[in-house]
Amino acid sequence: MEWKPENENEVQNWEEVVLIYNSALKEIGTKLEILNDEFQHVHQYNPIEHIKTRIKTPQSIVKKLKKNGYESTISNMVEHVNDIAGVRVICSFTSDIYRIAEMIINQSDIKVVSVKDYIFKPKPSGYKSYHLIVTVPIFLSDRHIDAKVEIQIRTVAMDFWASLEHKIHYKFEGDIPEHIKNELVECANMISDLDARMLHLNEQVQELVSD
Ligand code: 0O2
Repeated sequence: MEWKPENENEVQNWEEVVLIYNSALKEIGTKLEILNDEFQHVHQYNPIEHIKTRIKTPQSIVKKLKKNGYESTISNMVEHVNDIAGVRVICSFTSDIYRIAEMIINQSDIKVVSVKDYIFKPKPSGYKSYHLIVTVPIFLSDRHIDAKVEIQIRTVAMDFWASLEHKIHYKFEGDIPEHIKNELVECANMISDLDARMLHLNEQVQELVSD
């Protein structure tokens, strides 16, 4: 599914959209890096393993708009697609996820649009992750714009599962055979057990070290 801008004006508008969302990714990326550095300074520990950012391709934006019954216009993209700018934050432990989410939510220039806790309530596929849609102000030469960013926060293990499941989903064009689906759910449960054990192990180590 391809999006073809109809005129020069639309091309310019799309370029402006990309400029704004790229700026939003920089803003959120910097905020996360500062929080991670501060955490290292105060607690001698980094809650964030790594951060990935991406701008959704025009093709997947158009696909999402079509799925939700909207025409492919720039204003529909900005209004109805919440994840044009996406940040994925990968942490070691489940407890870090909530800590990071809280630190982001509490920043005075951030507005929370929605929260989806797929850790508390995983998707039927087995998918687990914490999703936040926020707006961050972008200051341009003559105005400011509140740009939407989707922040997905998950553990390394949850990320391992999600990236394999995403590839499998793509290979079968969304029609995954039942036995593979069941195995994916089983693996997701194993990953939850592993995350819980790793967290418990880390807590035990912290207690021993602080004695
Ligand atoms: P991509 O290619 O990652 O960008 P909304 O975004 O709120 O308007 P939606 O799609 O219902 O509507 O939101 P949801 O369910 O919170 O999912 C948003 C994103 O989470 C998806 O984006 C995926 O990145 C991820 N996700 C959700 N469910 C699954 C799942 O079952 N498996 C995997 N691997 N990832 C999932 P996109 O746009 O679908 O794809």
